[in-house]
Amino acid sequence: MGDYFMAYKTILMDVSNGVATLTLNRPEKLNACTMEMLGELASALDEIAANSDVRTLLLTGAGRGFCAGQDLGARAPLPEGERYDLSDNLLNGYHPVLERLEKLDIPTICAVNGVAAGAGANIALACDIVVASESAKFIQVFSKIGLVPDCGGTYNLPRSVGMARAKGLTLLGEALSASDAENWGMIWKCLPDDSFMAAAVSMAEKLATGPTWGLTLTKRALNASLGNDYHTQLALEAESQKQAGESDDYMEGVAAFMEKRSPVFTGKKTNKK
Ligand code: LHQ
Repeated sequence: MGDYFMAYKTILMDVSNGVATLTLNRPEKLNACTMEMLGELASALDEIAANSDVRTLLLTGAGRGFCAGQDLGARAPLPEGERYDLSDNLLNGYHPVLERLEKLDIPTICAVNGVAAGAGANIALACDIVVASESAKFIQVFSKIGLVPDCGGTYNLPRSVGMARAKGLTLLGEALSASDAENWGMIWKCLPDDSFMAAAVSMAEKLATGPTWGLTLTKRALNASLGNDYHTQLALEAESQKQAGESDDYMEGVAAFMEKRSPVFTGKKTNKK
């Protein structure tokens, strides 16, 4: 256990070495999401955003699965003919989590330790870097139960794997292995089961000693590029570089290079103390 440990019922949170680790913790249900879990995730992300000691987020799951998506048993049956409004789950449960993930000004890593299905797959793909254990699989399972991909799946998939594969994955609902996910460019890396978690933690700890502000500007620019034309993006790069160049970490990076030593980055935004 690290420096802090905050008590939630459905997730675990630990902060150590500049890394906040959030672990989805309903292993008996393959960490399927309930509204309680989503609310706790949103609160935990608020805590992380407010904690300047945290310089990387690592999201993973307890047990043999990462997340099986929406908990299909969490709702009471309705009287004949009535239906639930599923947009309510998205707008009030999933979207607050996804929006916080997107706004979080530190690198986010998802360590997919096992099956990631439905919303679970797309929450993983909403992180900046996704690594998966070789036995993990990604399933756009929505079509199996008559639903459409949500949690950003229809946004991210065509952009990461292309339209043909996005349509195949979502319309057929077949499982994609972690190694195929890597080969398709859907995730960063598929790693051996036995060394996977140690590698993910080591990557997170390395990022947590990086020039956090520069890394944040980088991920913001890449995210923005998906909706920008070339000239707008060049302008954004110039503005981002201006901001990165004002940081102590830029001065330190150059000094360390000239002095042939490893840099010691603070991760702070500007040179103002
Ligand atoms: C589960 C679940 C689960 C409850 C496994 N719920 N218990 C958003 C907005 C609003 C509403 C609707 O949805 C959404 C987004 C979505 O995410 S829709 C998609 C919902 N998810 C699914 O349809 C996936 C359902 N699960 C599966 O297909 C399989 O469990 C997978 C392929 C994930 C894993 O298969 P196995 O490795 O064979 O495991 P299993 O099926 O034996 O599951 C283990 C246990 O976990 C089992 O419980 P039990 O008490 O029988 O041991 C499952 O019932 C439970 N579980 N997923 N989503």
